[in-house]
Amino acid sequence: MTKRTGARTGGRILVDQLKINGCDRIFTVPGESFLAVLDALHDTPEIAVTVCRQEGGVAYMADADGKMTGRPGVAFVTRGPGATNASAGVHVAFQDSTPMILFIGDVARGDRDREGFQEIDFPAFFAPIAKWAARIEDAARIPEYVARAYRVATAGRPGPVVLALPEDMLRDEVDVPDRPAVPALCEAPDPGAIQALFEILKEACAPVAIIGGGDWSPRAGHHLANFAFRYGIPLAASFRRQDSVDNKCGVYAGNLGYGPNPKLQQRIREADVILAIGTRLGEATTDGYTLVTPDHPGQTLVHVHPDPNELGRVYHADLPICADMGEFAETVDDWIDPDLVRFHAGEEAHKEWLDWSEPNARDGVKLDLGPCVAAMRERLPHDTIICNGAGNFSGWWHRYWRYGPMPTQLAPTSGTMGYGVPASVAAALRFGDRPVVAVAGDGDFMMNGQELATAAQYGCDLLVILVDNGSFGTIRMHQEREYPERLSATELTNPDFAVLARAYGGWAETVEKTADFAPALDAALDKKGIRLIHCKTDVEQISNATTITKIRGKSKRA
Ligand SMILES: Cc1ncc(C[n+]2csc(CCOP(=O)(O)OP(=O)(O)O)c2C)c(N)n1
Repeated sequence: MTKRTGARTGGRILVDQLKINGCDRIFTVPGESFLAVLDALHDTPEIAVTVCRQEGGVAYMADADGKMTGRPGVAFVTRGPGATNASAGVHVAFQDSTPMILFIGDVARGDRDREGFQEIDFPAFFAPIAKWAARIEDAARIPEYVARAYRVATAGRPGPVVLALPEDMLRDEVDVPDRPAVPALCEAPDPGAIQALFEILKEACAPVAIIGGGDWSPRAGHHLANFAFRYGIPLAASFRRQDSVDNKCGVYAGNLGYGPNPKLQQRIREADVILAIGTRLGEATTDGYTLVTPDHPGQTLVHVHPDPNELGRVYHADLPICADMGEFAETVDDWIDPDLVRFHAGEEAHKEWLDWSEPNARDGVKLDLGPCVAAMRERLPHDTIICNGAGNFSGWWHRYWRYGPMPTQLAPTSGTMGYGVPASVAAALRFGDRPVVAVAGDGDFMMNGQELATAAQYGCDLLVILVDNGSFGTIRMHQEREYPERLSATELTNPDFAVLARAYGGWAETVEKTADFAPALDAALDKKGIRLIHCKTDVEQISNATTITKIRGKSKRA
């Protein structure tokens, strides 16, 4: 049922539609282009307004919120400068399949196409990195556009929607009925396809499941873990999707992406059946489309995805199944087949992962991050939310941290630096009762670290582990391999990060030796608010498996 409410401004209609759709928080840097929206928010206590310091942070926080809730994260930014700053976060949401809606204040309709102040053709600009990008021309159609935005952002493969809002349209007053909330659609799998899946499994000798994508929930993870454990099927997580199922599941086999367990890779190469569940089998997960090849000769591929457009797009699927993760997982959990004999490989793969994820202290390394992650494991609960951006530093947590049921990992599969701190602010706002940790490199932190001011403004409790090797280390690693001993554009002169954190009102300590990390962590966990442990590491320790010397040794060309 739709309801008329009398004449309202476009800004008021928009905010009412968001409220109706259950939006309880927006992220923004304000602009004069959407004052009517800010004014409507003034009288809307149901929607918390998080004022950020840069639009990259706005969009990353909205993405993180979408990842945590499964509902679109909502962001508001201003014309050209705000929208282009936010575009990095739209790209994250696109590659990460996160539901998100970005609203952009736009020039007045009568001034369009004069290249007015900060004007950009936003639908054209965002078209390649958004699921849908449009402009609302008529305040009377706001309910229609917002309803479609919620549907598009969440249906099939979730993703970002961008809506431009001409400022005069937001000030117009019209009498238009609200639309009811857009319900989540649930695509259940075809029972015939599930029967076929069980027939394939009955014929299989060595099946492996690869799980990932953006459609997971605690419910989906719970049921899928039950199903996989019941039949002993090893579960590998795709790149940065390690919380899709609780890692305590007795058949969890570790993660793919950068630096995976070679035994897991071998297991996947030798598998006769691959169950790709929710994942697109992207470049990082498949090691450049080689671990599982698009035509996978000798392997049967069952591909389960919520979006029919992803089935057969890159990978040939012997059995394509279109279904939401929650529906699929619950169906296969309920589908008991007494003729399907349990595989032993699941427990074997889990044991291999437990060994692989156990850090050993390395000789001659002054500050060794493996034991630091082990110290975190001993002290922090299983529901801790770990957030990171991009850089080799993240590899220690990907390998040694054991993730609980989602949401416990906020990390961009798009490999975007600067994501971790804003994501941790969003996590602390959404789950104030849980420990939240942002893991950042020195290069990574400096991209959006100013959002610590947002954390301070809203009294967020979060811990930053800042890994400072004075370098854009990942690029240095590639450089040493391709052009050994010819450093170019990868060295960094950094501020004193502990002093910087204190300037934001936080507590901080600098650590230079492994033995000093655990006491610093204890001190940090004893406090509230912003805490930062500044870990000074040696760039020579370029990843958890490699040193620069080793890389140079390998890359001699002569
Ligand atoms: C926004 C963005 N810019 C550039 C890159 C390319 N890039 C990937 S990792 C990296 C260096 C990261 O440095 P740091 O955060 O210090 O971590 P480290 O690799 O040293 O552990 C760069 C520049 C990127 N992924 N994202």
